[in-house]
Formats: sequence, structure tokens, C-alpha cells
Amino acid sequence: MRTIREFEDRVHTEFAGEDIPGAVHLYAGQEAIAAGVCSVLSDDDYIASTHRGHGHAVAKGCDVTGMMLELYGKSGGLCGGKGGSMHIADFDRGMLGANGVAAGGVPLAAGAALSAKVRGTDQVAVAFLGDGGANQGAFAESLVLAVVWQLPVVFVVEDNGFAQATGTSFHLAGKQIALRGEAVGIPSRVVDGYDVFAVRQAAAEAVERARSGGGPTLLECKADRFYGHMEGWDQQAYRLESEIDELRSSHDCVKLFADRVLADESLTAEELSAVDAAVRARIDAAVEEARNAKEPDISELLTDVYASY
Ligand SMILES: Cc1ncc(C[n+]2csc(CCOP(=O)(O)OP(=O)(O)O)c2C)c(N)n1
Ligand SMILES: [Mg+2]
Repeated sequence: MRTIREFEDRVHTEFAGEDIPGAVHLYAGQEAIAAGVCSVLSDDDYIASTHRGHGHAVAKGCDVTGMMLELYGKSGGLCGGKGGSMHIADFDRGMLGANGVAAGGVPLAAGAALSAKVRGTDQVAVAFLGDGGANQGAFAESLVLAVVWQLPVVFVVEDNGFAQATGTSFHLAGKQIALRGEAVGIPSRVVDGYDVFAVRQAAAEAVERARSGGGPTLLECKADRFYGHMEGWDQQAYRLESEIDELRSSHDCVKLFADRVLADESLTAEELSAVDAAVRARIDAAVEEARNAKEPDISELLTDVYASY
């Protein structure tokens, strides 16, 4: 969670300096969801991510320097510097890709789960999507196929209260998204997305169900984002500054984690500070390397564009 937060805070600053090209959506505030879910996955398991995908990639174990190089569009980035923020993928880590299409990763995860089932492995696939993405037809279709084929898949809806500037009070049909899973017989529940322990426990049950042949689960994790929808674009006229202040002061998953582990004495303040320092150094080094790296060579312009079979 600290690595994701530091990565995102730093990208926010660097983006303002106009060093980073393209569209960038920050995940800060929602870290407990990616960290809690991915903490119960192995490298062999799959995730399919969203346009707000940095947190999922970090939590699945993608190299942060490779990610930073990718955001800067530099050679040596995880996708050769040609994908940028919204197309980070790393198959070695089972990270099937960020996705510019809302809910675009959902059928990909269902497909990966089908592949695992057909091949007879015990791999699990997780589909991350937003509350807005939950209105896409591909989500409804994937829920049905996951039930019919009893796929080893977990649908993780990240309800951050908004789809761009549109609040869930405007775009949500029905009382909650989890009911859409229940409607087709998928065990579904709402989870506090600020509480990494709650997310981890819910994800562990869901992954165990999927791995042992019990089929799909839907988790609706609620946590608002700290920044606007997208860097350099969103004035956030749709929410009050006091709401953002309240979010950052009372619903910060990193602080809530620290409060809890200090209170139960499972970690000391010194240990937490050491993590902070190590993370800062790691992200500093990643930014430094990304700034100084070369852009992809012109000879690479057409490589990786089409797959050859
Ligand atoms: C199919 C499709 N329709 C519209 C868009 C434009 N768009 C980009 S992000 C977004 C909102 C997504 O909201 P949500 O799924 O809640 O994710 P969040 O941004 O809140 O993480 C929309 C409508 C898109 N990328 N893909
Ligand atoms: Mg949303």
C-alpha cells in the first residue's frame, strides 16, 4: 500500500511538471483493495485491470521501475515504453493488462479463468472494474458465463462513488452492485475497501472457492479516490473540498493500517518508518531512471503491434 501511495503521489507531482505523456488515472485512496486482493494470489494467478491500474500492477508484483519507465514512454518500460499508463501489462506476473475500455478486463479475466479450467490448473483470475464499468454489458455477460461454466474467477468491483464526474446516486440502478451477482447466483458481498484486513479476508475466501472448484465470487469494495478522475483534467466540481479533506484524514487506508498494527503491537513505529524510507528511495530511483532513459528507438515502431501465430 505504501509503494502504491508513493508511486501515485509522485506521478501526480511529475505529471504536473509535464514529463509524463498521455492519460493518467491515479489509484491513491483505493490501495487496500489491490493490496488485500493480490496478497492472496500467486504469480501464476491472473488479474485483468482497469484504466486506473497502477495499484493493481504494483500489488501483483510488477517492477515499479519498469512501470515508471512505461509511464514516461521510455525504452526499458514494461511494454517497451509504447503502452503508457493505461496499457501496462506483465504476463510474467499474470498481469493481463490495464485497459482503456471500461470493464474491458472483465471478459478477459473470465477467459483466463476458462483457460485455467480447460487446462486443468488451479489458477484463479481476478477481474477489477469500477462502479461505472459495472454498467457495461460485458460485465453482465461475464457474470452469467462465470456461473454457467463455474469459472475460477473473482469479480472485484471498486466502488469509488464516481464514474468520471457522475456519482453513483445518478448512475446506479438498484441498491447495490453486489445484488447483480446475487441475481445470477454468485456469492456476493460488500466490503470496506479502506480496510486491507477485511479485503484480504474476503478475497481469501473468494480465491479459495475459485481454486477448489466452487466457481465465481463478487466483491464490491467501497473506497473513494484521493485525486480527480484523471491527471491534468478534472477540477472536481462535483465534490466539495471538505469531502476530500475528510476522506484523506479519516479514511486513509495506509493510516488505518498503521493505527491498527501499532495498537496491537504487531509492528513498531520504527518498522513503519523504515518501510516509508525504503519505499521513498525505491520510487525516487525509479523516477530518476525514467527521466534519464532513452525513448524507444524508431526501429521499434512496428514491433509488438500485431501478434504473429
Ligand atoms: C466503454 C467505455 N465507455 C466510456 C469510457 C470513458 N470512460 C473512461 S473512465 C470512465 C468512468 C469509469 O468509471 P468507473 O468504472 O467507476 O472507474 P473509476 O474511474 O471510478 O475508477 C469512462 C466513462 C471508456 N473508457 N470505455
Ligand atoms: Mg468509479
